[in-house]
Amino acid sequence: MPKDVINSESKIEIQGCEKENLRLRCVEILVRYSMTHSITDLLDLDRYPIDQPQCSGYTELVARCQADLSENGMFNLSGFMHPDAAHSAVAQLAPDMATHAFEHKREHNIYFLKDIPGLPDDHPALQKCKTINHTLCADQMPDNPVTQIYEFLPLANFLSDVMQRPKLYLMEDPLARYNVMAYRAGEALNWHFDRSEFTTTLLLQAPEQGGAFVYRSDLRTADDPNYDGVARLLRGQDDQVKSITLDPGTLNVFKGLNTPHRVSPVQGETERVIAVFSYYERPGVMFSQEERLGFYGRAG
Ligand SMILES: O=C(O)CCC(=O)C(=O)O
Ligand SMILES: [Fe+2]
Repeated sequence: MPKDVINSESKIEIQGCEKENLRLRCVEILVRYSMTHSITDLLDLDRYPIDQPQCSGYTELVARCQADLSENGMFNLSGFMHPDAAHSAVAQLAPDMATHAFEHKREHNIYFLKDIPGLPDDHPALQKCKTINHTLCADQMPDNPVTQIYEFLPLANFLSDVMQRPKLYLMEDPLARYNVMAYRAGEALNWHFDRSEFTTTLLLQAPEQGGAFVYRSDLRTADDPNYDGVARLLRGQDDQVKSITLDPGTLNVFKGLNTPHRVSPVQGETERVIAVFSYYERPGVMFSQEERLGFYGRAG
C-alpha cells in the first residue's frame, strides 16, 4: 500500500470500519491493476488503428470493413489480438472453464424460442436441433484480458462507425455482456439467429479439426421471415451456405440477426475457445430471466 494513500486517509479523518473498507478497496484496485495489461500488449493497434479515428488508416479500415460486410455479411480482422495474448487468456481461463463453465446442452429451434406466433408447431422451420458447448459468463472472469478488450471503448466506437450507428453501448447484463465459449470434442452450436443485429467474436483457440463457422447470409429480413427458406436450410438444401475457419486472434463481425449460423462439431482434444461480445444501440440492455436460464442455467 503506498504511503500517501494511508496519509490522505488520515487527513480526511476516515475511521474504523470505513477506513478498513477503503484499505480493502485500495488493495483490490492494486491487485486488479497488477493483473491488467496495456491494451497494446493485447491488440495489434499498429495494424488496426481503431483508437485513432482522426487518422487515414482508421478511415481506410472502416471502409474496408463496410465493403466486406455488404459483400459477405461479415468482416474479419486477422491477428487483431496478438496470438500469444490469446493463448495466455485461454490458459488463465482454463481452470474455471474446466470446473465452473455452464454446460449449455439443449434441443432448440433456430429461433431459440418455444413458439413463433402464427407458425404451427409442426412447421419444418421449427425443427429442433442439438447444441452442446461450455460457457463462462462475464461475471466469472472480471480479471481476464477478454474483459479489458470488451471494455476498451475505442472498439465499440469503431464498430459503431463501421455499422453507421450514432453510438453502440456495452451490454449491461452482468452475465451476457460477453461470454467465452469452449467447444470440446464432438460439441457444436447448432443453427440459430442471434438476438442482436450483429455479433462480434474473437477466436482465442482453434481446434485441431472441425469447429467451422457455417452461415447463410441474409436468409430473412425485418419484413420477411422466409419460413420456407429456413425449412430448406434446415433440410440441408440451401446452396448459399458458406463456411470459414478462423485463426486465433481473429476478430469476426457478422450480421447474425438475419444470417442463420452454426459451429460444426469440433474434432480432437484441443477445445475451440471463443469470446463473444454483445453491443446494442441503446444503453442498459439486459437479458430476460428466461434467456439467462436458457443460455446459462441461472438467473443471476
Ligand atoms: O462460436 C462462434 O463462432 C459463434 C458464436 C455464436 O454464434 C453466438 O454466440 O451466438
Ligand atoms: Fe450466434
